[in-house]
Parts: sequence; structure tokens; C-alpha cells
Amino acid sequence: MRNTLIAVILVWTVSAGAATTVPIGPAPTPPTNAYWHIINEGGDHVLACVLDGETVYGNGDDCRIRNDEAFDFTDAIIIDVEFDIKNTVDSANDHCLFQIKDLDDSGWTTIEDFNSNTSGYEHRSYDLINGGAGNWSGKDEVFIRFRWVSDGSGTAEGTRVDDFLLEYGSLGAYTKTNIFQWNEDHLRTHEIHNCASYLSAGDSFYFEWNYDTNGQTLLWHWYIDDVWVYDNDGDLLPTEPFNNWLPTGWSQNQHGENGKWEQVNASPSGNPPCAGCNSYGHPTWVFDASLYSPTLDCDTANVTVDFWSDYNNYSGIDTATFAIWVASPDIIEFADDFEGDLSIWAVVDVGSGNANIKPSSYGAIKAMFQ
Ligand SMILES: [Ca+2]
Ligand SMILES: [Ca+2]
Ligand SMILES: [Ca+2]
Repeated sequence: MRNTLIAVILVWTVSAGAATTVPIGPAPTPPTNAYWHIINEGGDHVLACVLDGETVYGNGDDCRIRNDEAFDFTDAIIIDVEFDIKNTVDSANDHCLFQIKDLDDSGWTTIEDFNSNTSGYEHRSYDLINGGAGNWSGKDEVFIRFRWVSDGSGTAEGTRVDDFLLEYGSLGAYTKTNIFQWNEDHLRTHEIHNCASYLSAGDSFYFEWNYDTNGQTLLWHWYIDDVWVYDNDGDLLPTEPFNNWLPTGWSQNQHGENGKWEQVNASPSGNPPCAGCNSYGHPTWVFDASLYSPTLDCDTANVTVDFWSDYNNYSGIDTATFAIWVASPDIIEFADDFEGDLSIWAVVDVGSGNANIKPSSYGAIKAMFQ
């Protein structure tokens, strides 16, 4: 609809010698419907859908506020939204819908319908990938809105929102950090390494075991078995016994050489078979072979990797390197504590069943559009 604008022109007359200012102009039109704006609530400013200068909503309201620029959730691995909300409604017929939509979708999906009173301000948070509103990763023109709707009679305070925060992010590049690098014998060891210093919550990661004969042939071996990864909540990778080769989700890279990891009938943990690089079993192979675990995601950084190892070095020539590859999400924040303006939002005020322009307070202009 074409936007229309009506200016209310006020003429201000100051009486000579008097301290009073007398407005001259059309009589104010009583406010007829609420709209989303910032109100002062005892010094803290919050978002509310109320009548101008009042603390209640009107009858027949249909007012929406959404992010002005669409969110791009392509490749997002995290989409979390949270805010504080206080809801006081006249009846279940008056309510605030918290909704989401991609431009490719035909309608809005309701994340939560606030149709009853809260106990003062309550904190709400939603996971928009794994939560009840479905998976919004991969959507590239997403809007999130509050839509206030009231029926024809009975009003109350309505909805107050504060400290809105939406965070979303996709993974950056994986970077490698060596956990150990051996050039001497480490025969039959139980390796337990806490990875908290390498990880942050939300990271994606995997492990690499690299056996490198540095261009030579007929050296010794590196065997590993029973690889287990866990955090406080339990297994991230259940113990891998290497009974199948390659196990599901595992991979390897021979880096252009003929040496490779294979299933070997031996085991440092005592449970053959295991994963091994076996030089003397393959005297013509040159190894620069990397074995990779499946890619894992962590909720907390307190991740431990546990495995059995048997590394037999030859005169310091060959190398056993155990490394972690980590990618962290690049987080974008859309945040508003409503202490400033609403410039990052778009307000759509459908009004009391009308799409007219109405001056809603004396001296102010209210543009309404849909
Ligand atoms: Ca009502
Ligand atoms: Ca085994
Ligand atoms: Ca605030």
C-alpha cells in the first residue's frame, strides 16, 4: 500500500513577557490504538505495545515489530534467541505471538504464543536449530517478530520485552594444534588428554593421528585402539574398537605416499584388532599417513579424549603426531536493550482494523502502514 503522510502543523505562540507556551492548532485526536514503541519503566526502557503515553493496550490492536534487515542463517550451526518478557493480558483473546518466517515461506511460524500472564519478567530462550520451532539453519531471508493482537473489549498492560538477543553463526576454518609429537619410543601407553585448553563451547572438532617416516622405508609402527571421546554429559564418540575398517565417520589421508593406516591384528589395549601404521609389514611403504576421527561438536569445552597407543620409534627418524582440529562459529549478534531507538526494527501497525493515519498525541505524527 502506498504510504501516506499527513503533517500536523503546529503554530506556537509565545506571549510577550509570559513564561507560558500556548499551542494553537487542531484539537488532539484521542489515541485510538496501540503500537510498538519504547516506554520508560522506572528508568529502564522496554519495548511495549501500548497507547501513546499510557500503560495499557487498546481494543482491536494488530501491531507487529520485526527485524528491519533479514537474517541470513545460511550454514548456521548456532541460532539462539533470548529476551525477558512480562505479559499481562485481559483474556486469552488478547495475546502476543513470537514468530519467525523466511521470505520463501508462505506464513509465519509461531515460536511461542504469550496468551497468559507471566510472573513479572520471565526469561525466555529458544534454540532455532534444535528447538520446537524447527530448524531454521539454511534459511537466508529470515524475519522474527512480535505480533500483538487484541479483541474488541477489555484491555490490560499487555506485553513488555527487554534485553533482546539473537545470536547466530557459521563455522570458520579448522585449525590444527598438536597435542603431542613423539620421536622416541612410547610403548603401550594409555593416553588421556583433556581438551579444555583447545576448545570453546559450540566448537566443532576432530582428531588426527599422523605417522610420518620422513621419506624413508622400513621403520617401525604406531598402533592405536579404543578411541573414546566424552564430556560431562557422556559420550561424544563411543569407544571405537576398530572391528570394522574404516569405521563409519573415520577417514584417512596418505598425503601422496603409499603408506596408510589399516586394520592390524594387534592391540595396545589388548582387544585386537586395532588401527595401525606398520612399516615392517610393508617394507616398501613410505608413510605420511593421517587417520581422522569423525567430526564432533561440543556443548562445553570440557572434552576428554582417551585411547591406547603403542609407538615404536626407529632412531628418531619417524614421527608420531596426535593433533586436534578445531573450528569455532563466527557469532553475529542482534541485540537491543531498548535504551536507544528502534532503528534496527521495522514496526508495522495495522491499527484498529484500519490502515489510516492518525495523530496519536498532540503535536506528534504517527505514520501507519502495512
Ligand atoms: Ca480484550
Ligand atoms: Ca580393538
Ligand atoms: Ca532496557
